[in-house]
Amino acid sequence: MLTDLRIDDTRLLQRLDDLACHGAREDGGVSRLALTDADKAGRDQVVAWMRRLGLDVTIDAIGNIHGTRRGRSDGPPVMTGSHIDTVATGGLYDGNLGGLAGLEVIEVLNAARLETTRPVAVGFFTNEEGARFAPDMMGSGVHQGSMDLEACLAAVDVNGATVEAELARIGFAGDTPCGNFRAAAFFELHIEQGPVLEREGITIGAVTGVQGISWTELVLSGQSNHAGTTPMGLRRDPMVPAAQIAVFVRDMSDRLGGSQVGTVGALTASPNLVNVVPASVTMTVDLRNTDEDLLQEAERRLAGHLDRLAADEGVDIETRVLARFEPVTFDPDVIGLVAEVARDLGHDVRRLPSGAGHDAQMLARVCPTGMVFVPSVGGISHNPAEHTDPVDITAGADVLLRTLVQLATIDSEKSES
Ligand code: HGY
Ligand code: MN
Ligand code: MN
Repeated sequence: MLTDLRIDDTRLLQRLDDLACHGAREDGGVSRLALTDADKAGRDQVVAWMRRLGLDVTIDAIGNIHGTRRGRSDGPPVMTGSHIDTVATGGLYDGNLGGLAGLEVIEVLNAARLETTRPVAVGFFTNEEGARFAPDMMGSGVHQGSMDLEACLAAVDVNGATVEAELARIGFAGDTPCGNFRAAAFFELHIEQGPVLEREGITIGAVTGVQGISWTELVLSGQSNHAGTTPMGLRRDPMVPAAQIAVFVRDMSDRLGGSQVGTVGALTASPNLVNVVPASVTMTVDLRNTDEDLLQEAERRLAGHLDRLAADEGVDIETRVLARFEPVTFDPDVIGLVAEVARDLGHDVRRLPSGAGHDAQMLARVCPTGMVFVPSVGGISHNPAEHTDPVDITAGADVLLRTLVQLATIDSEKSES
């Protein structure tokens, strides 16, 4: 009976631990930046697992890994997946849980010798985080056609390495063209990375959509000078407006309220020396909102503030858009299916938007898409302390299993179930 299928939690938790060895940090977290040696080791690991599960494995031109389990029909597959690249101070679950739970679903179907109507595919998308190469959601963006392959291959990291060169170096410059992989539906399991589910004591989140994301790099240029001999009134010090921008982003977000958030996450002075007034400061601003109009308002307010600051402080401020995604709403039927399956499995469920970006927000442009969240302990993520309780991991993976099976089997089979 389809409804009797359950994941093997020990096997899934073991895979999570095994994958975490690739890029393991001494504090228990994971550093697996996109296309680094650690990412290569993780990629090799998931490909080996895919082959052992009998999947047809393809690597596309931006390095996305797809494993497909055949179905009775050879039409578009029902797809799940996520990413295994992490931020430099990542945890075990962001992205990794979604891909490995997808492999666990395959293993359950194999053990049950269940032939689905539609193929079932698991995808591991390149550079979801955008922490080394901007923009984020790069692999899934190229995969569904909203990002240009050549432009993404030319993206460079802080050391000038390109995505193209790094894909070749780690052996994941695939020959499968991008954009040909059309899923019938896409469904991603992910940790919430926020405080809502834990605070309300709820196990499953039926995700309604993903908020808009606006990443901008600012380069503030002034005049480098001696810290001791330069009178304060004669300085063109870019660090002062940089600090004011960080405070402005926080205050503006508080004033806009609602779901508006704003972060200055990266800031580097040059030459970054104790006794030198900086020549320049490079920093980033991450603005997000579930409402596109309000996100544009936040961008306008920031731009106006930068103009005023540049004039007042006598510095030059150059801006460069690193990433820009409008808010996305998931498929109501898939959201409803998640909630229904979660309740059938005896779990509390609530609907909520995602504050974090996900590959699902790219796939939502081309096929019915949904996500299921499980709680993050303390709402912590992008932090080595990231944790989700095994009982919640199991619950989320069972919801994934049941949802994928329902999406991959035709009505007559469902009635037998
Ligand atoms: O930044 C994000 O929300 C995602 O983790 N890339
Ligand atoms: Mn993620
Ligand atoms: Mn992340």
